[in-house]
Amino acid sequence: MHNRRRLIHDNLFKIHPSVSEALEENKPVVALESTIITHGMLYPHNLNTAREVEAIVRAQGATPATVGVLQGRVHVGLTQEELEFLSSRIVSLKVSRRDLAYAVTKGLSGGTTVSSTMIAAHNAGISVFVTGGIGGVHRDGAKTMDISADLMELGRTPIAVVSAGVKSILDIGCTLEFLETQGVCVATFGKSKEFPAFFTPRSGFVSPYNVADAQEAAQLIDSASCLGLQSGLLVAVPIPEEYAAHGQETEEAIQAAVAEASAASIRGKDVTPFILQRINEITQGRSLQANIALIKNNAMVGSQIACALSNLQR
Ligand code: PSU
Ligand code: MN
Repeated sequence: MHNRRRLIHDNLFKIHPSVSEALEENKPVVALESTIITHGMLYPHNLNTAREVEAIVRAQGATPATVGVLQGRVHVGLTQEELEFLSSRIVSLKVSRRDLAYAVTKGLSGGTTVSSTMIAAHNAGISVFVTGGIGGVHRDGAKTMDISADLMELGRTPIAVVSAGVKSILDIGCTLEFLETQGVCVATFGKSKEFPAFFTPRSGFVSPYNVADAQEAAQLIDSASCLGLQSGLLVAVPIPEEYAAHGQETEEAIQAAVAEASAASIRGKDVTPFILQRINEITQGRSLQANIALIKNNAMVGSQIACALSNLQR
């Protein structure tokens, strides 16, 4: 890269020392997104969950790298103060791929979605990224063209994304078709033949592939890397059974929230946060508990995958 370009690049991306040191020593690192902090949960649940998730990653022997945009700089790995700042309601920008350049130009702060977190994490050299759920093709997506940029990002950025599948606020069948078109390898973690639907392990859609455990997931990621595919992978981790109990209740709340969003003419990037907030209100917080539980579980699984991968690539 040209010198001036390099200087600007290094100034725009800020890699936390704990993250760069771990990467230099080929130690496992797990990237985490921050739209869930800025737009997915209310204070203080967002801050507490973010801290707990980072602690789980550390307990598994990996280094957490929460990604976020602060005053126009893309941070990979946050200090406690930076995490608190993002959790406070001062920050309101939801930063996807298309918003990155604008946020940087204007010196803004915001939470990164799956797409922009993938970009930043891959840029830093991280191979594994944990989130709750990814975006997808919305119901009626063929008509509204509301298709999350997360899906194109999975097709173009080589990083493994660990999620609990996609919520049934989306058209799960169309989302899986779109991922196939984008050339994304999708594998469900464990034995279930079904692709998971976030709040429930059952979506009614067959998962293209399975990985039995963290070791097998790591081998899959390593193969994609050796092939030089340059596309992402999606590892779908079913929510633990004990938290899936309220599945029917949540499903009804989803139906109601989707109808409300449509009636209130909610559009674009506001659709997902609106629906998530309404589901939580309708279920009186029970969907939030399930949400927190599955993110923690994803963090544990994702960290184990990152550890297995770092052993494999040593
Ligand atoms: N799905 C969830 N919870 C979330 C998101 C999606 O169940 O918090 C967030 C993620 O950050 C995801 C983004 O990348 O919303 C997708 O937004 P959109 O649908 O506007 O692309
Ligand atoms: Mn959208």
